[in-house]
Parts: sequence; structure tokens; C-alpha cells
Amino acid sequence: MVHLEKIIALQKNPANIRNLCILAHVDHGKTTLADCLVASNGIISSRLAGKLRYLDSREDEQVRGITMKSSAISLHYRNGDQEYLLNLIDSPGHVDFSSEVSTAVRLCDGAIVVVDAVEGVCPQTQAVLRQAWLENIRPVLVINKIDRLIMELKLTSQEAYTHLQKILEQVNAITGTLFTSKVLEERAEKEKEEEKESETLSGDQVFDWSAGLEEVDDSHLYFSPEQGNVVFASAIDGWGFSIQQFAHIYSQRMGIKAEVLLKTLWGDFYLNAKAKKIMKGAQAKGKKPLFVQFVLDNIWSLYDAVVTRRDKEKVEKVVASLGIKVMARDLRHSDPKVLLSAICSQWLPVSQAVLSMVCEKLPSPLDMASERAEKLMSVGARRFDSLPAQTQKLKTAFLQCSSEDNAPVIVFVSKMFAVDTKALPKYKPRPLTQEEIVQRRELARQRHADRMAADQTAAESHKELAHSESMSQESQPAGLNTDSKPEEEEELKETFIAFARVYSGVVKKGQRVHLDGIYNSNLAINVLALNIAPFVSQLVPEGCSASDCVFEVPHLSCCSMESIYLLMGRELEDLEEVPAGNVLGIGGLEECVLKSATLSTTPACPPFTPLNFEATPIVRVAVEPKHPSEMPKLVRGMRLLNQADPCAEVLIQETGEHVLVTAGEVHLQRCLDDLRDRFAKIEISASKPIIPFRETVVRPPKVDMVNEELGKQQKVAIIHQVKEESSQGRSSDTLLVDPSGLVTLTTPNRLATVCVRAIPLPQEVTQLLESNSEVIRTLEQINMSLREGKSLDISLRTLEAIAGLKDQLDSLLQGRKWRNAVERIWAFGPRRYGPNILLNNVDSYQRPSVWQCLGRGDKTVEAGAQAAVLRDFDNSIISGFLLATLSGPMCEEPLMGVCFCVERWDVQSSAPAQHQESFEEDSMSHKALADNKVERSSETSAQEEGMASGLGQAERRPEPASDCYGPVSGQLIAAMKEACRHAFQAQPQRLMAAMYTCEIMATAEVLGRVYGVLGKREGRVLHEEMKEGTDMFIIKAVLPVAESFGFADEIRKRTSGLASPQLVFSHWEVISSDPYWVPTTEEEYLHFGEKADSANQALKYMNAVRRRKGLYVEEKIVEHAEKQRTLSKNK
Ligand SMILES: Nc1nc2c(ncn2[C@@H]2O[C@H](COP(=O)(O)OP(=O)(O)OP(=O)(O)O)[C@@H](O)[C@H]2O)c(=O)[nH]1
Ligand SMILES: [Mg+2]
Repeated sequence: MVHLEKIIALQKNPANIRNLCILAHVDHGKTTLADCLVASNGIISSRLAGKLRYLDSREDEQVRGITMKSSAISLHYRNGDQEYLLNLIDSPGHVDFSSEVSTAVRLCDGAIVVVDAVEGVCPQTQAVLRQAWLENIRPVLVINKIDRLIMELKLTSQEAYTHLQKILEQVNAITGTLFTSKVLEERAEKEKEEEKESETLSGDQVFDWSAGLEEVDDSHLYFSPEQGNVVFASAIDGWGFSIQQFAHIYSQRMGIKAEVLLKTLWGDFYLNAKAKKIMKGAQAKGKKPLFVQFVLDNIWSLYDAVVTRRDKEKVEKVVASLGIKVMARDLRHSDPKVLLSAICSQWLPVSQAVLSMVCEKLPSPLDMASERAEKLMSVGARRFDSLPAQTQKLKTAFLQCSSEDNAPVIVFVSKMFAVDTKALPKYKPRPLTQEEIVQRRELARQRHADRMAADQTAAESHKELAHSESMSQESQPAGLNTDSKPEEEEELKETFIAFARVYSGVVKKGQRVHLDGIYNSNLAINVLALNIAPFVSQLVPEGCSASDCVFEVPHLSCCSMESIYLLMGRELEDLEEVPAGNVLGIGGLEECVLKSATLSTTPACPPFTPLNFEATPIVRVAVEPKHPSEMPKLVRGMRLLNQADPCAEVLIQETGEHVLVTAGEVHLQRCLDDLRDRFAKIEISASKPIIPFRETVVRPPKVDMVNEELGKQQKVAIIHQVKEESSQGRSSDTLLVDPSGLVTLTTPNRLATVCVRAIPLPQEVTQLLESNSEVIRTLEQINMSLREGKSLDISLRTLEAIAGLKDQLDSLLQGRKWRNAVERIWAFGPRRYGPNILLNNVDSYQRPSVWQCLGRGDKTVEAGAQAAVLRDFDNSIISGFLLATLSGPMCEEPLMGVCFCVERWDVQSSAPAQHQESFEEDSMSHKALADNKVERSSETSAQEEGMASGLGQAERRPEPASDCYGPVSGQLIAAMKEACRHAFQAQPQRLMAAMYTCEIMATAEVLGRVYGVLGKREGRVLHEEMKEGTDMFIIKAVLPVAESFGFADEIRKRTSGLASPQLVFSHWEVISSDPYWVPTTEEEYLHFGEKADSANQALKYMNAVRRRKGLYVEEKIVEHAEKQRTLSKNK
């Protein structure tokens, strides 16, 4: 057992600290491996290692057998003459919890990537390698479950070697791709900068175009056994080795130099026994490679002797030759695996192989690359060299990782996690000191004497009994005596601990630090929305998270770290101080840190870049308490849950529903369990998952539902059409919809008119906007700052990303309709970065371009930008557009892929006019209104009056600041919103469904069943391939989210657990059927019948959403009364 004092001592020597996490695809054996490492410190018994899964401390983790959160433990390891402190973080592999991986990776300098020897590289393996790469942390590789190659696949040692080579190639291929893309990116950036410089200096300079890939040494990046960064293991059987160990063994036994063996043990080398030489070309000559002969064969024969043949004599021989001792009871044990692990864990202990690799190959906190420090500190668009000088100076603090008194304290909190308050060290019964024991003994003796005395006096009163009872209570350890009022206890139930790392300085208990900005993306959006249009943020159903309703988070504030802990898996240990380079837990921050934060003693320290989250929360449910009176408890519980989970989102929808958004079904289940059992402690009921949809418009179809060309046929249901059109509001006095879909709408006070048309965006454009939402968001923030007159130093990379987006848009938006469209973009929506566009087609209005940041420095654009000033109420138009795109007319879901063109926009401001321009517009508006008047000459006199009063008001301008309709800006927002909605409805409308991609691994015999389930749920198989060297198939498919609930379970059940899918949100897809479709042509009548009541999937989805939101649903409840009656008669 490692003593706390030892760890505290080791914490002070950063050169011998390794902060590392274990990453892998789900079920590849991370926690099992962690068990072996934990057992090496005596924290758990080595017999239980691999079975206990110590770091899976939650009950549901144990039951389901998957890890759901990342947890840390500090271990001690002696490597040669050096002692090391290892802060190990185990992470979950299930996609639903990939945000937990992000929180782990941020705090580490290195990672152990585990790969299952049978399954090889899986989707999450790729994802975690990328995450490690993005955070600039160095990985080492453990190929685990090699026993499965022997026992399950029954490969020969030679086959296994080939198989392992393939796995290594696959892993390296991923690293290669990551590396190449980075080098290319960097080269492009460098060239750009050089270009700029050369422009300013002199025109002609010679560039070395060949510079790039070939000159960068990348050999250290790849995994290869001879480099010492690969371990082959079977965590469950407790063995693992690296080439080094065998090189050591054989150099002693055979007298070959260890260095030679190191270079040749892995690879195409063989032993020429006669010549006693190691030769190249094993494969060509059909010889056994050294790795097979010296390494694998030994293991294979051990398995053969112990497990397969259970050959006692052989085993005893092996044991003797290895010079290890095996207990008699292990030798006799009925399960051969027990004996196997008893032998293996002494011969090739996995912890030794892995930990020595970690100590040698992973960097210490002192080795932090300056690139990483810069990346951590430069948020968003800011480039490092544009940060204040004081901030830039902090980089040295990062690199030095100093624990000197004058070093600034810099701490990053990557997540908050909740622990049971009772589990805190202060409530733990601690071992008694010698004095206390003496004291107690005294007390007990006294009591005993008292009792004897009491016995003697026959009269024994109840009082005395009570007294002695209370005495016995007092004698309990002070810590356990926490019988406070039950309510208080309730409050105390969960305590939040920050999962953090010290990058510089020494963290002391009770220290006060600055809290730098909370980097919660949710919050950031809201701040943005608030600045621009207060209206939007109040109505935003999705962006408005409960966190900001209940949680006021100041941008820069102070807080004190009340207690600091050593994270020891399931336990916490109290500490007084933690020096730089360590992972730690901090208590007392729950009031000021929501999910992540940067803490520092210097205000110059910028907030770290936000964590890279890979998963998008997509599954949402509405939750409510079983008993309505318990609502406050639920709200409080949801607040706690929001804080305790890095990825879950908690929001209050505009309908007042409390909504929980999670990454997937498993995550949802965990959140609900947490809410029920820990945070709210009430019965709750959760709605069925709310399936998100998007609304869009498409081009009018050329053929009808039975594939007959439209237009050639007679419309049968003319009446229907007319009815529909009138319902679109043609008759309204302020609204005009022309047959081409152009909508003209006037505000109730007749002061403003907008003409809007909705056009579908090409699919590629929608995708582009969707995938570039971050870029657009940055663009929007830059524009806002520019508008406020602030100057910004934007990093080259950001500018490039923006320019790239613009170029791509330019190339995608081709054709007459889109001429010059990119320059005319007015805004993106909803929330200013969504996949819909507002276009400015108003001839008389030259708006500054949204791309203005690109033109800075370019003189012509600068001049143009100065001339073009925002017109009054520009913001109202945008707000109206944002509102319209936020919830569409079909079922109030956000829009996607719609472009709204404002063709005309007239305002007569009732406020004093400021620009010459606006006078001209006013006169134009008069004309426009007059035109309208002519058009509507048949309207009633009442309307005429209204019109007149409108004109009258316009004439009386500018005295009344507002009229009975409220301020113009507000009206314009509403008008713009309505106009967009009508324009949308004037086009063929479609729903879009969210799609998952799913990868399923299945054996040939269950393949048919998998297809069956996929087919039933409207899944589409994209491709299917056989995994090399196994009998597994990998099926890649897409599946609508709406059909995905219970999918994983169903697949598992139908295939008896042989296949299990991983679902990841991928994209949105238009549902081809028209929810408003009714048969209109003769052919359609023939085919579908008058009511067309065969399934309309889109209509079903739409109505389900409308019903959930309490919107009006148009449907007949009893369709065939007659039939129903006959039916019941027949019964
Ligand atoms: N045959 C074999 N099975 C193993 C080995 N290591 C782990 N397993 C089994 O693989 C399963 C998953 O192991 P875990 O350690 O929970 O896997 P994990 O990577 O932590 O899984 P998540 O945390 O859910 O991603 C368990 O049933 C283990 O017993 C191994 O070396 N050989
Ligand atoms: Mg695990």
C-alpha cells in the first residue's frame, strides 16, 4: 500500500510525474488494464485485478459493464532507481460519453491507447487518437486481449504475428493522416505569412516549394515495438510485455547484444541457428520471424499447456524454468485461468510493462511543448502574439511548471463531478491516534465501573439508562457524529469537486484565485444573442438553458479553493497543497464554476480554449416530477445534473417544459438515474424522447406522387387548391402573396413594408453552413465588434477559415438566381450561425458586407464599408428573420437550408430622419402604399380608413414617437417574421429528419437479423465489409434518429448479444414525402384514393410534434363510423 506521504513527496518533483489517461473504443479493456495498474500499488488485490473494475465505481457502471465517467487515481512506480508518480485517468469508450474523454485528455500529457487485438481499430479508436492529437498529447499503444487470438480465433503464432502487424499499420495510418494534414496546414499558414511579409518588403522572393512533408521528421510519432511505445497484453490474464523485456531476457540467455535484439525482435528478421546470426528476409525465405520464435511461441505453448491440455508436468517444468513460484492452491484450482494468471502475472506482469513504458516514453509536465501552451491560451479568433504582453509572459510559467513561491498559480478545471458528501475525507472515520485510544479506554473503563455500580444499587432508573446511552454515543469518533437535522443533511448530500490540474504555482488550501470566464459554449451563445437582439434570447427555446436562468456567472470573479484533494479512484484524500504538474480535486467551487474554468492568481491569465467535444447532444426528453408539488426539487436537481455532467444540457422550453438533452440513449438513462437517485431524489417521469426535426422548402416537384409529369395532367382538385391558397392569407389586408411566392407584408400601422421570398438552398450549401457553424459564429462576433468600433487582431487561421468559407459559398452558389448572392448575405440564422441565409435584394440598400473583416486592408472595400451605413431598423429585419428561422410554420421546429430574399423594404420612420437616404425611401413608400391601395380597391371602407390613418400618421411624422401599435422596431420584427413564414409556406415544404450513422460489427450468422432490424427501422446500409483476419462483418448504415430508440437493445436481443451498434449523429436528411400532400391529379386519385390515407410518414412525424407542443392538429378522429360499427358487430 502506498502511503500518502510518499505521494505528497513525489508530487513535488515534476520531472518524475506522468499525467496520463487510458483511451480506447468501448470494451477494449481500459478499466481492466487500469485494474492491473492499480493492483500493482496494492490498492486492490492482484487476484481481483481485472474482475473488480475498481475505477467503475458507479453501480450502473458495474451492472452494465461499461464506464460512464472518467476518474483519476494516483499511483506510485519504481522504474530502475527512479520513483515516479502516475496520475492515471480512466476514460469511457462509449460514444455517448465522449465528452468525458475530452475532459480527461485536457488534463494529461500522455495517453495509453488500448486496442482490442481481435476487433482492431474501431470508430472510437480513431476518435480518441484524434482527440489526443488535437490536445497535443503523446500516445503510447497497448494491444490488448491477445489471449483472444489464442483461445477464440485459434490463430497460430505466425498468423497472430501477421494480424498484429496489420493492427499496427491501421493505427499508424490514422496517425499518418493526422500528421500530414497538420503539416500541410502549417505549411500553408507559413507560406501565407511569408507571402505577406514579402509583399511588404520586396516583390520578388524565391520560395522553396519542396518544403514540407519530406523534411519533417515524423518517425517518433508512429507506434512501433522497436521504439518501445507498444505493449502487447492480455489485461484479463495479467500479462503484458514490450520488446525490451524479451530483448533483455534473450540477450542474457543467448549472448546476443540487447541493442541488436531490440532492432530485430520485431520485423522481418530470423535466426540462422547454424551461423548463429540474425538475418533479414524471414518472409521471403519462409522462416519464422524472431518475434514469433522468441516471443509468441512461448506464450502460445504456455496457453497450450495450462489452458488447453492442462498438462501438469509441463506446467511444472515451465514454472521451474521461469524461476517463479506458484501457490499449490493455484496449481490445483479447477479453473485453469487462475493458474495461468498466477504464472503470467509473475513472468510478464502487465503493470510493469505498461508503467515502465509510460515513464520512459510519455512526457513529464516539464516537457510541455510551447505549441501546446500557446494553444491552451489563445481562445477562438485571438492569435497568441496578439494577446497582451503580460499574458504572453505566462507562457514561460507553463513551460517551467514551477512551484516557486513567485510563480503564478494557473489551474484548469475540466469538469465538475458530484460525490456523496459522506464520502469526503472529513467525514471518514480516521484511524485513532495513540492518545485517543488511551482516552477511550479510560472512558470505557469508567462506564463499565458505573454500570457495575448501578447494578449493585437495585433501584435502576430509566434516566440513568438514557444517560449511559448518550454517553456511548459521545464516545463515537467525532467525524461520524453528524446527526444534524434531516433537512440539512439533504442539502449536504452531494458535494461538487472540480476535476483539475495545476499548470503552474502551488495550490494551497483556502487560497483565493481569479476565475477567468466560464467557457461553456451554451453561455457564449446566449451572451451573443443577448447583445444583438434581446428579443431572441428570451424566446429561444433551445439556447436558453436553465443554467443561465439560475446561475449568474460573472466573467471575472474571485473564489476560494476551500479544500483540495488527491483523487484516488473511489476515495479522496485531504491535501494541504498541490504543486505544479499534478492532477487534483478542488472543493468549494460549486457556486462559481459551472462546468469548466480557468483559475489563476493573476488576472492576466486568459481562459483556456474550450474543450473539444466530439459528440452532439441530440436526444432530448421532457421531464416532470410525478407529484407536481415537487417541481422545485426537480429544478434544483436538474441544475445539479447540469453541473455534474460535461455534456448534458438542461433547458426550459418556451412551453415551460424542462428538457434534458443528452448524447444518446445510454447517456440519457444515466442522467435520469442520477436525477432520480442523487440530485432530485424524487420520482420523475420522462417523456418519450423528443425527436428533433428541421423544416425546409424544396424546389417544386416535376413529377407527381405516381411519377407522372406534372403540368401535363389535368388538376382534378382545383377546389382544394383554391381553398389552400385562400388559407395562405391572400385576402388579408396587409398581406399579399403573389403566385411566384413573393410575399408582401405591411406592419399594422402601415409604416413599413417588406417583400420576402423563400428559396431552397442547394444541399451542399446547407451542409457547408452546418459544418462551418463555428466559423460563422466567429465571423458574427467579429462583425459585432467591428460594428461597435472595436479593433480586433484576428488570427491568420481564422481569417483563412472565413475566406475559405466565402470561396466555397461562391463556388456553390452559381447561376442566375444566385448572382452576387454571397456578397449580399445579410445574416445567418437561427441564432446567427445557423444553416439559413437572409439575402439583401433591396436595390436601394447597400449594407456593409458580412465579410467585411476579410476586406480590411484592402482600400476599395474600406471606402465602401464606410459609405455603407446600417439603415435604421436593420436589426429588426434580422431579428424577424432569426425568429422565423428558429421555429417554422410546420411544427415550430427550426428551419434549415432556406434562403429568405428581402426584395423590397420600405420604412417611414416615425422618429426624426437621420439620413438623406431615408427621405427618399419615404417618398418611395408613399408610392408603394398608393399602389397597394389601387390593388385593393375592392376592400371595405373600414380598411380604407385604416389605410388613411396610416398615411395620416406618416404625414404627421415626426412628432409621435410611437403609435397604438407599439414601437416600429417591434412591429417590423413581427412583420418580418410573418413575412418569412408566409414566404416559407408559399413553397413546397418538407420535414428534415436527423440521421445517425451506425457501425455494427456482427458475425456472418447474425448478419441477416441485423439487416432485418435495420430494414424495419428505415435504416439504409451504406456498405458492408469483412474485417480482415476475422469472421466479423462491419456494417455501416444510416438510421433516422426517430426510429432509433431501442435500436441498440433490439439488435442485441435479436443477435443474442453478438452485435452491438454505436450510434453517432451524422446529418439531416430531407424526408421526401410532403406532409401536406393530397392527391390532385387523376393518376394520384387512382393510385391513392381520395383520402390518400396510406401512410404519410412526414405527416405522422409532423403531427406527433404538433401534438407534443400542444399545437392544433388537423385530423379526423372517427373516419369511418359505419365500418367501425360493423366491425364491432362481427365480433
Ligand atoms: N479475453 C479478454 N477479455 C478482456 C481483456 N481485457 C478486458 N477484457 C474483457 O473485456 C470486457 C470489457 O472490459 P473493460 O475493461 O470494462 O473495457 P473498457 O474499455 O473499460 O470499457 P468501457 O469503459 O465501457 O469503454 C470485460 O468483459 C473484460 O473482462 C483481455 O485481455 N482478454
Ligand atoms: Mg471502462
